[in-house]
Amino acid sequence: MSEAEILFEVKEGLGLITLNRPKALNALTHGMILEMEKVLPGWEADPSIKAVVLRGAGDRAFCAGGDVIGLYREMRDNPSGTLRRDFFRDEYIVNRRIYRFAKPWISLIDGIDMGGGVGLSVHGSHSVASEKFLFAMPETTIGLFPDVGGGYFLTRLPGALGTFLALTSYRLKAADAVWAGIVDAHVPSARMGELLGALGVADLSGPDANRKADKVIAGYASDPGLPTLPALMPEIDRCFSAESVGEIEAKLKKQPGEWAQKQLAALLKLSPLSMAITLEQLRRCANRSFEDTMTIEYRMAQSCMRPDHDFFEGVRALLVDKDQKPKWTPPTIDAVTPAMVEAHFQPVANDLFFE
Ligand code: QUE
Repeated sequence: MSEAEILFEVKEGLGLITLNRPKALNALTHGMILEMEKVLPGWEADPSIKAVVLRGAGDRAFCAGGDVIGLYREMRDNPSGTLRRDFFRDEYIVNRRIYRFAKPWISLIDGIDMGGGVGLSVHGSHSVASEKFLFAMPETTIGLFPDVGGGYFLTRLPGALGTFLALTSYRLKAADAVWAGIVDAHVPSARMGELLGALGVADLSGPDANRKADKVIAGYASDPGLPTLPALMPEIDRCFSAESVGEIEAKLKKQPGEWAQKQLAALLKLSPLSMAITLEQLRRCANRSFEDTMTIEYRMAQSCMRPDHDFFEGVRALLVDKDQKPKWTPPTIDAVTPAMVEAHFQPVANDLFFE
C-alpha cells in the first residue's frame, strides 16, 4: 500500500488538508490538485466547516512547487499526452478557488514555500510562516515564469519588489515575507500545533470570520526579527523599474556595491526568454482581475510546454540530470525578439476562462 499524496480530515469544524509527499518536498502532482478540487466545493458549502487549514507533511517543506518532473517525463516520453494541458488548468482553477474562498483559508507554512506552493498559500485569507519558512518564485531558474497567480500578487507588492522577486528567483525568510505582506505573521515552528488546536476551538463563524482568525493567530505570533528588504528597496526600485530586461541588467551593472553585482550575476544564469516573458507578464497583469491573470498565465504555460522550450531544458539541467548547466535558447537577452515574447500571449485551443 502506498500512502496517499494528500490527506483530508474534518475535525473540530476545520477542514484540514495535509500535502503528503515529504520526500518530494510536497511538490504538487496533478492527482493532488484534482483531489483538492473534488473536496473543496463541498467544504465551502458545508455549514459545519468553519475554515480550511493547509499544511505540509514532514519537517522540511510546506510545498516546493508543481511536480515539474512529471511534466518533463511526459514531454520526453509521450508527445500526445494531456498532462501538460490539464495540469496547469486544474492547478489554476484551485488557485482561483482559494482566492475566492468564502471561508478563512489558513496556511501553516513550516518550511519551504515556492512556486506552486505559494499559489496555495498567498491567495488565501491567512498564512503564517515559521523560522523554517523559505519563499521564492524560482521559475525563471527552470525556464518557466512565476505562474499560479504570480501576475496577481507580485504586481501588488511595494515598488519594484515583485519584478525583482519574479526575475531573480530571490529567496525570502519570514521577516521579509511579513514585511512585504506575502505572509501575515510569524509563528514559531514549535507553536504551529498549538495554533491548529486553538483554531479548532475558536469561533470562526459569521461575516467577521477573517477578523476572528486574525485574533487567534495573533495569540501565537512573535517577532520574526528585522527584515532586510527596507534597506534594499531603494536599489531594487532603481534597478528593477525598467522597460526591458536588458535595461535592468544595464542599471545593475552601473549600480555601485556588491549586492547589485550579485543580482546581476544571478540574472545572467537564468533563462533569457523566461525573464523576457516574465517582465511582459507583470506588465500585462498589473491591475487585472485574478481571473484575467489566470487566463494570461494559462496561455503562457501552454507556450512553455514544447520540447524545444527552455522549460524542458531547465527541468533537465536543474532537477533531472542535475548538471546545473542549462543551454538556454536563445542564449542571451539581446537575442530574444518581440515575436518570441508575443507568441506566449496568444489564445490557445483550450483557453482557460472563468465566468
Ligand atoms: C524552480 C521550480 C521548481 C523547482 C526548482 C526550481 C519547482 C519544483 C521543484 C521541486 C523540488 C523538489 C522536488 C520536486 C520538485 O523544484 O516548481 O519534485 O522533490 O516543484 O529551480 O519552479
